[in-house]
Amino acid sequence: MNFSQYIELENQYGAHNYKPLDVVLSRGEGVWVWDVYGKQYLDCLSAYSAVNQGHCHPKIMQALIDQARKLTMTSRAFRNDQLGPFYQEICQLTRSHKVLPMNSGAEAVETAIKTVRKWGYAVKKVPNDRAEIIVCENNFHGRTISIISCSTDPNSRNGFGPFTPGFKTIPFGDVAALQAAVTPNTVAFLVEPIQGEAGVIIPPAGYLKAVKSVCEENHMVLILDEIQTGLGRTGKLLAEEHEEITADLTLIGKALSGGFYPVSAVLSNAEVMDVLQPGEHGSTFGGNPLACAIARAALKVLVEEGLIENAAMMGAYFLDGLRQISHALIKEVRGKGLMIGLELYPEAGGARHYCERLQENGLLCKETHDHVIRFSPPLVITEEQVEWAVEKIGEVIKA
Ligand code: IF1
Repeated sequence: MNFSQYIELENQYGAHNYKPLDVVLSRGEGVWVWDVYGKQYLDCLSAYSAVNQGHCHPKIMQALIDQARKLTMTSRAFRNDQLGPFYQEICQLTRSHKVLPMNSGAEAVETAIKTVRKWGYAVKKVPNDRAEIIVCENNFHGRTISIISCSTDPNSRNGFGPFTPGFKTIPFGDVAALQAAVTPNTVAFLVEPIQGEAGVIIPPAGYLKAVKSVCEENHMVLILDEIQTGLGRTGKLLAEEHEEITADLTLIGKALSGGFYPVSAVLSNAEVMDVLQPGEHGSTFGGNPLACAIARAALKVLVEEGLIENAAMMGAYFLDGLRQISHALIKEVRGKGLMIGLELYPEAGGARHYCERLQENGLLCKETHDHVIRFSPPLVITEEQVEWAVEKIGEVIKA
C-alpha cells in the first residue's frame, strides 16, 4: 500500500474528527519516527507528551511483553499482583496518599469531578446537587460531555449541548478572580499548571501558591490537571513542584504508560479520596495488570534515566536557541522544561503552514490554535538533537 492509499482509507472509513499532517508513520525509536517511505523525522510532539520516555522504549516494551505473556486483564472484581506494587511505587514517587487508576486523561478528570462533588456533599455539607467547580477560560481537560461543559472553546462545545451544570469559569492566572468566584457551594478549583492547548500559557509566578492558599482558606479541593505537564515534561516530576505546593488531587495520564497503552490516575493527598465507596466508581480496564506493569516500568525509566533533569536542561537549551532566532514574525518564545511554544504574529499567516514546512524538513510538530507552534520532544532528546531542531526551525521561519 502506498502513502495516498493509507490516507484514502482513513478518509473513506474514518470519522473526520481530525486534520492530521499528511505523514504516515510506521516506526519509532527514541526521538525519531519514520514514515512509510522510510523518511526520518525528529518528533517534537511526543504524541502530546505520551511518549516522554521516547518511542518504543526498550525497557517499557520488555515490561509489556513480559506481562502480556503472564496475565493481561483481571477486572477489579479480582485482585492482581501488579496493582498493589504500582500503587505503592506511584504514591511513594509522587508523595501521594492514595491513587485511583483509570485509562484516558478524560476519565481521570471525570473521576476527579465525581470525587470532589461527593466530597462536597459528604464532608463540606454542600446542599444536594448544588456543588460548584471553578475552572479557567481556555482550559483543555478532555472531550467528554461533562468536561466540554466546562470548556470555553467553541470547537469543543458547539453542537454538543445540553451541558452538565455546576461549573463556573474565570480567567487563567487571576487569583483575585478565583477569590471572587468562590461561594459556600464551591467544592473545587480545577486548573492546568500551564495551559497546553491554549498555547503553552504560563501563569504569573506565585499563581499556584496563591491558588493553593485560596483553596485552603475556603475549604475547597485544588485539582491540578497534570495530564500534560506531569511526569517530567516541565523539568520537574510534577509542575506543582515549581511553586513548592501540593495539590489535593493531581491528575496524570499520557506518559504514565510511556505511550504503550492508555493509563491515567488520580492521585490524592488529602482525605478526599476516602469518600468513594465500593460500587460508586470504576472501569473495566482501570488498574489491569498489563497497565500496571507498563506504568511501573514507565515511571522507573523516567527516574532512573534522569529524564526529568534532562527535560530541565534540554528545555532551557531549546528555549535559549529559539530565542536567538531573531525574526520579525516571532512574537514570543515561552516554555518550561520541554513544554515550549513559539508564537507568531498574525502576519506570519498561521502556524500550520510552518508545521508543514518543518515536516518537509524532517521535524514533526503541531500548531495550537492559529499562531502558536508547540515543541515538546521526548525527554530523551540530546544537546545535538536540540541544536539540529533549532537550526531547522530557524531556517523554516526565515525562508
Ligand atoms: C486530542 C490538546 C494536548 C490534556 C489535559 C486532559 C486531557 C488532555 C491537560 C485529556 C489531552 C490532548 C488530547 C488530544 C490533543 C491533546 C492536547 F492539544 F488538545 F491540548 F496534549 F495539548 N488534560 N490532551 O492535555 O486526555 O482523554 O485525551 O487522554 O486529540 O484530543 P485524554
